[in-house]
Amino acid sequence: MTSEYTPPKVWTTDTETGGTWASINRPTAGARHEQALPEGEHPLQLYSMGTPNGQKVTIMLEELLALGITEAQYDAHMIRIGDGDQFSSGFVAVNPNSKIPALVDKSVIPAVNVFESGHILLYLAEKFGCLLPQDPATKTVAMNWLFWLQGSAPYLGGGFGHFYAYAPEKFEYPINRFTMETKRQLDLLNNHLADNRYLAGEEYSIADIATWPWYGNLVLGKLYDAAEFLDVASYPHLVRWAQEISERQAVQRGRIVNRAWGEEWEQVVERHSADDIDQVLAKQPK
Ligand SMILES: N[C@@H](CCC(=O)N[C@@H](CS)C(=O)NCC(=O)O)C(=O)O
Repeated sequence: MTSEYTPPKVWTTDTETGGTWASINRPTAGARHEQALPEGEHPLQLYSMGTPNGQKVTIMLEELLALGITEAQYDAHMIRIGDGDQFSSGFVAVNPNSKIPALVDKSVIPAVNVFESGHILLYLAEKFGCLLPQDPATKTVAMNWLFWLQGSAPYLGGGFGHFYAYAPEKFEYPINRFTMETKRQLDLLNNHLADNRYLAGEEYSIADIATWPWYGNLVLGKLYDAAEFLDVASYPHLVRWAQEISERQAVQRGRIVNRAWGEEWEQVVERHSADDIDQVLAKQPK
């Protein structure tokens, strides 16, 4: 295989890369404009968008509320990453990495900033003492899969999803490379879920909440429109797990928060009360 591209001695940013996210990419970190974040009344302020990484946290918060934990009431503010909202001075002060989701816990003084979706799940699980197994051995299994997800999903999102769905052209080499890895991951999950109801065994946990928005949505045909391409029917245990979790009310509620695309009944652009979700879900055709 030959390549027509010869990298220069020193890479510079003047080349137009193209693709869906090209306009927001720059090789520098830090705030790009001055703007404070909005603040609601609840103890937890979430700054996010309903991508799989964003869904992790809204599903977690809805699970906590479903367990009757009223201290988990939250305001979910929309951060439009395509418009560069993640580069405002306010957002960068909460998450210097400029990526959604980011959480501010105002129930403690001084308020605590939490970023990295996996860490937000762990922070909430520890704060409220749920959705993370108590038994040390089972907790370790949950943490194994949580960390696995945080390390693996970028191959699915930034690798497979980028080149299959977002890149300006269909390039065979990266699609083959990341499809190979994605299918290996799907096989891994399928094998594990053949013998386990949930990722940590019998107990639904933050490992499932982190993994479902990526691999669950993928095998249910709700991510990158790639279910047929990846032949998801060959991962029946993973599909069983994905379907079972998708039936949870908290998942159906959390997955539509900070979402401004899709069907009308899937778009809760901002969430400030349970009613914001109820009203949108009521539009769902029966
Ligand atoms: N490791 C981070 C990844 C977060 C992430 O990649 N967020 C994406 C959306 S899913 C984002 O904010 N992208 C905006 C950008 O790259 O400028 C986490 O798990 O929180």
